[in-house]
Amino acid sequence: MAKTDQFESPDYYLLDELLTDEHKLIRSTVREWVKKEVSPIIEDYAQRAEFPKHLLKGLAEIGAFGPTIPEQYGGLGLDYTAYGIIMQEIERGDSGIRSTASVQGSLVMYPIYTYGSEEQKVKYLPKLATGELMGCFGLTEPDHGSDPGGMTTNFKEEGDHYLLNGAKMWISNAPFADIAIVWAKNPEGKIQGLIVERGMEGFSTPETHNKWSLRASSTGELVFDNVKVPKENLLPNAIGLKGPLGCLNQARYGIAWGAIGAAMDCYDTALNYAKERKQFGKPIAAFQLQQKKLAEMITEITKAQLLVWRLGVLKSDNRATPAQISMAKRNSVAMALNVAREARQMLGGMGITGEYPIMRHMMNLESVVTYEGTHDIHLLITGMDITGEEAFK
Ligand code: TGC
Ligand code: FAD
Repeated sequence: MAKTDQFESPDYYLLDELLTDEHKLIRSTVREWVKKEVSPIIEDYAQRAEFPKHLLKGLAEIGAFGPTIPEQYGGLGLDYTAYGIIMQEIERGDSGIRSTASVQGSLVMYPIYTYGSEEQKVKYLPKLATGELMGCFGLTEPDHGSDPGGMTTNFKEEGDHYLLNGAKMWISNAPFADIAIVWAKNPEGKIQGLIVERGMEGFSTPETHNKWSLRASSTGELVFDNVKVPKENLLPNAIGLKGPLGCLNQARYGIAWGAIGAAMDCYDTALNYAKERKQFGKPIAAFQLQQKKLAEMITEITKAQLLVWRLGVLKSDNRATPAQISMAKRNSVAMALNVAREARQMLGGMGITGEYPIMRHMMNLESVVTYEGTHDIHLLITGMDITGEEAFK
């Protein structure tokens, strides 16, 4: 029988005092939605490796799709702290559900808003905000993951349209998306973005199976076999790799907050379990080794909370650098993985079951530490930023 979600977020350094009333209202709205709609069903969907598609309407209603996009295009015009809080609360439920929101807002709506024509903005953004249209983001290819600049997907002009060929791999939401933002090389070898719509001849989205991670998220390929893309579907204002990398700044920022949500859920679960579970005649919370784990978890969660709070202020002020975002993404996800691993041990055998959310978070975080730039790639971005020397190539 599904347990009631009693989650309470830790606030060891009274960080709530740094939030506005609007931030706190948004947080309680999203948290209540997650408790009511996500927690009761998510384990079952993850076990069956199925995306709970019925959640899309609710995600749109709580403002998870493009909350920073201006209201005239269907967004909420919120600041980046609010966006971070929304991602934290959703990922507290499940990283896969946060993935869907990240992709829709940061990787589909953001590029259309930032690089699109006025006609493209008016045509797509309001429908993406309500979830009437869902999108995905195709950058990674079978032979080009960390090195997207080496992509081979390409397009060329042919009469009144472009002809698109190639393939993308590991694409979140691909199997059900109505549109795909596809990054491909023009005949001069420069990367540009195209809006590809489901139903275009030669475009298919086979689903990726057998994942042990993000099981409640739908992942697939994008295959382009001489797809005719209308000329008006080219994003006019993005040329070069900095186009897609600019979108990643948005999504990585959301993950920096989101992963803290997963860590908080693991900590909260382990703390409550330790107070109730008795061995050798007393609660395991009374043993020094268990206290060490809990004390280190809350210390690391608190440090990460401070980092993303400051990053949110900088980002709302348009002063956050890509390297600062990389540092926060890397730190939050590594922290969350460590918290999940320690928390799982604290639950003993129960920790490996679906009775508790920890193992699911832990497995999900193995994707989160890989996508949007791996742990090591973000370290190299920090290394390059502080030394001026790039060590990628
Ligand atoms: P490099 O020569 O360094 O840069 C090329 C151009 O891009 C500019 N640039 C950026 N611009 C904006 N934001 C950033 N973060 C930027 N980073 C670099 C750069 O200034 C340059 O501009 P210009 O004007 O000189 O042309 O590029 P490189 O080929 O050496 O690669 C650098 C590297 C390794 C850091 C980069 O390619 C990288 O970040 N690799 C990781 C790939 C990645 O993160 N893929 C993510 C795919 S999407 C995804 O995973 C979605 S998961 C969604 C979910 O389910 O939640
Ligand atoms: P590789 O690039 O082959 O890396 C393998 C290993 O080599 C890693 O440990 C890496 O850190 C290391 N490495 C690579 N280069 C260097 C170097 N220069 N120096 C040191 N070490 C290096 N992509 C999208 O475009 N859209 C999506 O929606 C999307 N969703 C995803 C969903 C899931 C569940 C997953 C798992 C991935 C998703 N991705 C998506 C792809 C993701 O961004 C890539 O997996 C990621 O960028 C890493 O690429 P790769 O898997 O090809 O690994």
